[in-house]
Amino acid sequence: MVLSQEVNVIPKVVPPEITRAQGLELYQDMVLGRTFEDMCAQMYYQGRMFGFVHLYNGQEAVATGCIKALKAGDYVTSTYRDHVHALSQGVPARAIMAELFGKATGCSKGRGGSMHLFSAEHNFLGGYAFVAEGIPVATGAAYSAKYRGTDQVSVNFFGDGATNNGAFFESLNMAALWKLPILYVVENNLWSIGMQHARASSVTEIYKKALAFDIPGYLVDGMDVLAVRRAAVTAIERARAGEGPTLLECTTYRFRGHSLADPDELRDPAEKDLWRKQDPIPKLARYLVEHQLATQDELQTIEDDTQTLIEDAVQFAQDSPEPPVDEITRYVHAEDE
Ligand SMILES: Cc1ncc(C[n+]2csc(CCOP(=O)(O)OP(=O)(O)O)c2C)c(N)n1
Repeated sequence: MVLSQEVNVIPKVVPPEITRAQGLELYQDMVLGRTFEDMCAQMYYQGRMFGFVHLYNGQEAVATGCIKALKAGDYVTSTYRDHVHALSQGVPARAIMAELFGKATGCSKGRGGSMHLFSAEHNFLGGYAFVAEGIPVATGAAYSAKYRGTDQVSVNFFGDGATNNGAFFESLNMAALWKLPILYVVENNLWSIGMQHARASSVTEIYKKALAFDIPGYLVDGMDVLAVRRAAVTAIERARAGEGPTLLECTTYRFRGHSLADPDELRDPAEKDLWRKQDPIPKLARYLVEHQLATQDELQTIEDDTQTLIEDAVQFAQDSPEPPVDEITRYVHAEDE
């Protein structure tokens, strides 16, 4: 009896679910997204960026958790809130910053701006201004992979507002019917500009919409990069095995207004405070230190190096040339190189 009691008090050692290298990669990627966008806010308010700029602060665990679970060659399709998805998919910070400055060295040659980032080289398929516009594109990429017999997977990010759009239902129907290798990732940040999700959707639990297509739907804590990664790994394995699509609803929150032009006066300060306390970046930092996967100093070095990288991206963007006016119609058609 005594022995079994003693056995019971020995704390169970739960090994961390990630390696040190994976942990550092996830941390570095989230810090990259956050630092890049904090710099965007500075540049925007200094008048060095134009048009609408929608930031992703607070939602980083979703991009990082999903995209860092992909293989080279997989596809990512985003929305107008696209900078961080592009960064996680490997589009260089310099090329994105230059695009936001409207420069010829930008990833869309300065023609796209914030909402139309694109990089064929990195299989980053945009950047879309219309709500739900990327969903059929990502579905088409998945169809193309299946048709060509590759093992590529397509990951598609969109907001809760997009799940009330016809393109969502049509695309998921086809993806389920044809068992396409795709992961639909809803970033449910509770708001569509100033419209609360609960006031706009007859079914508020978005993951349940998967039932309509007979595909798996999961509710995931989108403020926890490890929870997102776990769900993404399962869904990606299913897609690669030819078993079809998955719908992931990641609950998350944007820490800033809808765009940098939004004074963000509609959301309750208490709600904002509550979600800020769940910031995914310090949450992962605590996990890494507690599990002895990294020291505080190592994490600080990542933050410092990232700051340097982003400052370099701004300098690059600033020093880059404007697109020449006499080439204004270049790249309008696909054959223009
Ligand atoms: C088809 C379409 N309708 C309306 C708009 C105007 N609009 C821009 S952003 C937005 C809110 C979308 O919210 P959500 O999909 O939840 O994404 P979030 O901004 O929260 O990331 C709306 C209605 C649009 N861009 N496209």
